Amino acid sequence: MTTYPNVKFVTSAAEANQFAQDVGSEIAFAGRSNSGKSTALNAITMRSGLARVSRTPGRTQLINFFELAPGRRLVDLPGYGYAKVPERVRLHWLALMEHYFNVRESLVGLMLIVDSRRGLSAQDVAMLEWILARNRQAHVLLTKADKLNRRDSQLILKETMAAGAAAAVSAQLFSAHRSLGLEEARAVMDRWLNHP
Ligand SMILES: Nc1nc2c(ncn2[C@@H]2O[C@H](COP(=O)(O)OP(=O)(O)OP(=O)(O)O)[C@@H](O)[C@H]2O)c(=O)[nH]1
Ligand SMILES: [Mg+2]
Repeated sequence: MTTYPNVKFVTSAAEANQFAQDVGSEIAFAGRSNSGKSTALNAITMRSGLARVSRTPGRTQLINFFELAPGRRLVDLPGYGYAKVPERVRLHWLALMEHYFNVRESLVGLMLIVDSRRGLSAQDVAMLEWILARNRQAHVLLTKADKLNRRDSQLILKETMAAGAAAAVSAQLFSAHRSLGLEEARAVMDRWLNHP
């Protein structure tokens, strides 16, 4: 089993000049606001308090960098799609994300965090197109799978895999609350980090 005994918080960035040093390999966690990004990151690294979890959507407004090992990072990106965010904040988010994806040489892949009850949104698809256009890998975590019955979770998994197949985007079911899919997610991340 893969574990990350030395995982630690590196830095938070509100602006591009605050990003962690762009060396080694880095995986970004992105998705709609409240989709379970921070929870997934905590579950995968087995560190409950690492990334901040909140019931209030749009809580993570900063780009948070974590180090698994020297030169191996995870990045918790602020969520998108939360209607109540003021326009000024939304535009800042957009500019910061665009900049992040454009400049980040160490970025090897995107873990796209999608609430399994909602499935891929137009913004999720745009995010996938963005990352694939930059020749990076992508994997979809269908989170909160504990909220669906077996039939519905298999259905959404099948749909998501079909949507991603042409672009070689993989997908899986995930539940931090039930510890479902942790090893599968770690295996994907290890593959990306060790063979960028
Ligand atoms: N049932 C269930 N709830 C979950 C799961 N993962 C996350 N949640 C809940 O979903 C809510 C949002 O989780 P976060 O991890 O803060 O989501 P986020 O995507 O980081 O949110 P923002 O940073 O605000 O964009 C919290 O109330 C979590 O407890 C899960 O596996 N199962
Ligand atoms: Mg968060």
